[in-house]
Amino acid sequence: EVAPSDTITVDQTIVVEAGDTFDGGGKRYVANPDTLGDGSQSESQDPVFRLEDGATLKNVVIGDPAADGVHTYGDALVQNVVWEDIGEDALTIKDDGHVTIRGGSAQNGDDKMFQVNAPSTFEILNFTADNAGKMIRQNGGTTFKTSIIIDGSVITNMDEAIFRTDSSSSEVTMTNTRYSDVGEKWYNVDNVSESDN
Ligand code: DGU
Ligand code: CA
Ligand code: CA
Ligand code: CA
Repeated sequence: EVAPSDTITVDQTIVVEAGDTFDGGGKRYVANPDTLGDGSQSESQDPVFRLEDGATLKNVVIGDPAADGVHTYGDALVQNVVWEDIGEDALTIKDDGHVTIRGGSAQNGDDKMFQVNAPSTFEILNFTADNAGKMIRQNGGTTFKTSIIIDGSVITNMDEAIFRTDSSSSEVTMTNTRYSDVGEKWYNVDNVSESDN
């Protein structure tokens, strides 16, 4: 648990510059609803964190409201980040890159947990995902390729799917993962590889 005194209200998106690391030391970061967003399904919200190419975000608790979560622009490492109550979504890949989420958890999304808006490799390792519409959504109507890798994770209570895409070139590999109540599991995904789940 994070002590109330260790909660920081973010008035303006925290930008982690290219190649830099932001270590939150386990503190909780919440969005100022008047400036970033209230964590509803409104699409006009700003992220709490913006990660430039090669940035690392670690040891952060993102509390309620979480606004538009985390946006990545290029390669990124997101390590030991906990979303206590997902806002519009938890993390969005905004520009091409290799994005790795290692450890941490996210829960309680009204629709999407992770949103993929650019060609990418998206690795999710040792992560706990609970209660959302879908865990991963490639932006509707897009046909670029994204490669999803899920390993060593626990996924529960997705209404629709673990991954949904409209792209016939996108692919998912899932290994060593426990899951239950994940809807269709793979929604319109043509390329699926699974083992030891
Ligand atoms: O289609 O582009 O949900 O990045 C409408 C929009 C929508 C995005 C996405 C996101 O897909 O806003 O949050
Ligand atoms: Ca959205
Ligand atoms: Ca929520
Ligand atoms: Ca969003």
